Amino acid sequence: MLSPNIERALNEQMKLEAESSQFYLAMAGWAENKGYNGTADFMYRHSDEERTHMLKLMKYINERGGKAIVPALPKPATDFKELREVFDTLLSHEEMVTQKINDLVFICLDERDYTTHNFVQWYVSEQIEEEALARTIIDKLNLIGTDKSGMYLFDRDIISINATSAAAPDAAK
Ligand code: OFO
Repeated sequence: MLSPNIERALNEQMKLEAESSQFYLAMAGWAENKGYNGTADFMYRHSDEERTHMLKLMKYINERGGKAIVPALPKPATDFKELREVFDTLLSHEEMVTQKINDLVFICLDERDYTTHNFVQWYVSEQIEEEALARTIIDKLNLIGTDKSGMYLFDRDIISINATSAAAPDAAK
């Protein structure tokens, strides 16, 4: 059985994952409208992944005798100046999510809920991968600068970038 405090914290995290999914869906729409089809594809996949993160929490809360609450979501940003701004926004969002996961770990230990602590470890590892992925992409954009043909190649190649390649940076370049 979950304590009310843990149940509330897990529901907050569930909302955050749903927000992340919406956030990346909006980025996918922006990229598609600008003709960055590779980036759009990447963002659509990323949005789907975030939804699975949300579902994983929803099922866990309900399985442990809590009540998962499907949340209302704020409208995400839909306009960006350039690709670089999209990925900078993505990285700072993921850094904030990592902080929230760390807070969740703290609450689990504080309440001695080792089962939930164990469950949350999956999210701890996932955040390492997601931040590494965002940084790998931003490094590439830094190398390209404002070069248009470089941007074309970036958009073509991002389809093959995934969290595994980010974990082995040399393989991703
Ligand atoms: Fe769910 O990993 Fe990003 O936010």
